[in-house]
Amino acid sequence: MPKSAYYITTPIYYVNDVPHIGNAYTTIIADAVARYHRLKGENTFFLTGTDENAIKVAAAAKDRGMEPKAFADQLAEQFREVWKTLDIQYDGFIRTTEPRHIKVVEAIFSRLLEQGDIYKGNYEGWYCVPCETFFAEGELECGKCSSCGREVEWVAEENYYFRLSAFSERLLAHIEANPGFLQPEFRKNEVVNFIKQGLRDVSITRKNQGWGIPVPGDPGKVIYVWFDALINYISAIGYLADDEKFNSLWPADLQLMGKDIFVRFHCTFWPAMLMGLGLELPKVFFGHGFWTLDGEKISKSKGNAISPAELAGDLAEESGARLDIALDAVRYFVAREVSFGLDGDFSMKSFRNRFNSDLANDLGNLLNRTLSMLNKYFDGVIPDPKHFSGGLAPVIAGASNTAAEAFDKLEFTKGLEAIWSIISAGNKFVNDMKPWDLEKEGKTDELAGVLYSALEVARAAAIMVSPFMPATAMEIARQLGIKDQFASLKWANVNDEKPFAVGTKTQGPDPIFPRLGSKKKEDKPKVEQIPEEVSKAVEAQEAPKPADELISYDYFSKMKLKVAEVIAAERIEKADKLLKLKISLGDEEREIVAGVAESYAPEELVGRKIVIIANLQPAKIRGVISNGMLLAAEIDGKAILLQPENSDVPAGTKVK
Ligand code: ME8
Repeated sequence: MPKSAYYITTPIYYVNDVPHIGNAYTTIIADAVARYHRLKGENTFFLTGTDENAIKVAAAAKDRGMEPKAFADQLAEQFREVWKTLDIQYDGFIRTTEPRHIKVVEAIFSRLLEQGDIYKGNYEGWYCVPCETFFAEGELECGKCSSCGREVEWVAEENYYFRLSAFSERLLAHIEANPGFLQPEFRKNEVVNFIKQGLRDVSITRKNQGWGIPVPGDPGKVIYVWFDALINYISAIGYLADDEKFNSLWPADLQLMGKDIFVRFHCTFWPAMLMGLGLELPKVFFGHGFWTLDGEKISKSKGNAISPAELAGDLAEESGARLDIALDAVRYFVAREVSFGLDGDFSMKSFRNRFNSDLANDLGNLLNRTLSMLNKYFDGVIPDPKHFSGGLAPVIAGASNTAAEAFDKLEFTKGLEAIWSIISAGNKFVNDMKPWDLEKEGKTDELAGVLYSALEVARAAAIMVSPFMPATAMEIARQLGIKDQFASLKWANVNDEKPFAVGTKTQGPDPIFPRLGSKKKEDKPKVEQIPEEVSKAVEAQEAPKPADELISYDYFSKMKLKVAEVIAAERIEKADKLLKLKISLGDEEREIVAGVAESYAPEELVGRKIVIIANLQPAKIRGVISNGMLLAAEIDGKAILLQPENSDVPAGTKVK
């Protein structure tokens, strides 16, 4: 059977700890994309799973006094449970300790060995256990792992190698010939540079310490966890076992992952392995950005991980929303808050704001007020809108096109904005048409038309947001009295003419998103903030203070100043003085808003090294979340950037 389904994957996560918001992010987005393709009527297969043969999994098991397999069984189950809680509808779940996977890994190893893409040699070099990555001497930073900054260990072993160096030219040619293969565009350059620097062959075995897949015919060694793990994308869909299934799905349409495992593993090693096997390459690799918490990387091993379920539990408790609705709010927030591809800093304040403004005030309000009026004026029964013209159908049609185009391009923020534009239009329409006056004036037909149109918007929005907020969409459908047909509706039904049967009995309204009260609950997770006096002083860039107001060295040392590189810059609409800058701090990217538009054109800034305050509390400025502030001198109102004297200083370098 030829390829006949949309196939999307997430990374398989290490089972060294329970899932956190980072793993949940990739999985939520993948789930939303899969649901969107199903909604368009496409056959879809969504794969996720767990990566279990890693040394760090065995180490985590040992720490808890457990056997690795029993520990992996327990954690894999917890991953499944969290995905169930988050309503992740995967079609396949693969564990790398499953026999169906191990068999394929062994077969691939043997085949590549036989054809000379794998050979035996001696390996000496550094290995970072937390990252499960080999490093050459020059790749370390100050003797530590250049990825996570932790201690590395020296490894000297006889090993098998994968002949990665032989694939450089083919990889570059494929990237060149297939625009869109590596996304987002700015990460593609990282891959090209990495390959052009010269690829070294990769050691793909380790000494067998009792955990991992033994090398066929050489059981003193186990297969390197990345060689094993990447194969999950094909072992899970029947490679070498079920040709029909495999051919109907491969090549994958979209492989999603974070930027940490994009360049080296997914865009270099994995495609080279596929080339060695004579298989087609996936259509798109997308490396999204990282969420940080107060500027710090969130990770299981750093112990500052936020649990999505706890976050939702707290929201549900405080607001009184249903738990599945609060979980939807988490799903919505991560998709909406940060452009997909860029980094984002998680803040409870923006999470709460989004809940109150987008969900309670906009979407919730539209449904509540319309259903209340329908109850009052038409006993909650959908009236005949026959005498009404001038509804919102054209606005809905325009937004559904924009949203679909955006979702097709993985621009979720833009797509959701388009959907929210009709929600706002619906609320405005009700305000402008004043149904309460129409009722007083006895204009019943017009009144019916206005309420019908407002309900049309709620219905269209429910269909379009359903990939991101499935429980919410279903609850809206229930209140609209269309729950039974809702599950079978497709994206095309957004534009149905006269979508409600006259006489349909609606339910409620039951407020779906009860507003979070003005009483601010203590923010969770607790984030160590820099003292307010310090941030205020910095923000105001005040003149030197009298001696008794001088700040202490301790105060100053709390400020994290860093060199950053400007990757992109653009003007902010209706703000003559402001530019939005995308900056790189080496291992993360951020957006900041800077008041330098009167001194610099956006294009003058791209590529420049600047100095920023990296741990300033995020602030929303003209709708943009600014995560940091650049330093500039000011003469007669003109900003002059502070820059390192030498532009080779790497982005991320601390300024003291
Ligand atoms: O790397 N922000 O597994 P892993 C956004 N087993 N996404 C994040 C994140 C954050 N702060 N933290 C983690 C592995 N992620 C390998 C993968 S695939 C063949 C093998 C997400 O458990 C993001 O998708 O360390 C990242 O790439 C992945 O979790 C790493 O998960």
